[in-house]
Amino acid sequence: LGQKGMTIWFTGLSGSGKSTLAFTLEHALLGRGRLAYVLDGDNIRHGLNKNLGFSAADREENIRRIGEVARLYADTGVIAITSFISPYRADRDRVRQLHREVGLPFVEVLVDVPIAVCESRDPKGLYRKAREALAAGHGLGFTGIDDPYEAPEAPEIVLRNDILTPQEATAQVLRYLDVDAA
Ligand code: GGZ
Repeated sequence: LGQKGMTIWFTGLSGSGKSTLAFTLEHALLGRGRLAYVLDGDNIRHGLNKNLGFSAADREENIRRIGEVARLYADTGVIAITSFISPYRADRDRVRQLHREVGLPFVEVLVDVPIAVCESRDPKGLYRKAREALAAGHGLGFTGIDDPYEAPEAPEIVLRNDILTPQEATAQVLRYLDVDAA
């Protein structure tokens, strides 16, 4: 692994557990002496991207900016870890290309959880709201309900996060990175 910066890009549905995994991974990397930093809704959508919503154009711009920021982090030697739905394949592929251009690794991690499981977890009640709005005839454009999610075709890593514990899922990423997963 050395001290090379890179971007580890989690993608998946709301409620799939991306953020928990991102922070578990950050903790594990910091514990192994690597500088790692999570970009997520709390530090990006509330700041840099607070003028963006959830239309297709805004999601695209959200991911474009996050991709640029992640590349800057990676360029300094940090392991940037991003936790966004990032529903569009083309947007993620552009971020991949951005990293390829400067020779920085881009590790796409699909957090693969059936939507029925995400919906049954529904920690913030967002799926229920999305279903209610849809039934009332004014859909919210919620990912997986009435807005698309395009799963990656060739992600570096797939995590069946409904079956794995966060520790097991994190160990799978660390093994990929060739870091001591113990
Ligand atoms: C999907 C939405 C929406 C809509 C608000 N669709 O579970 P959460 O709450 O914490 O995660 C979701 C988060 C998604 O923001 P991202 O920046 O990751 O999305 S994207 O990559 O598509 O730009 C959810 C909440 O914001 N949320 N409205 N319509 N998720």
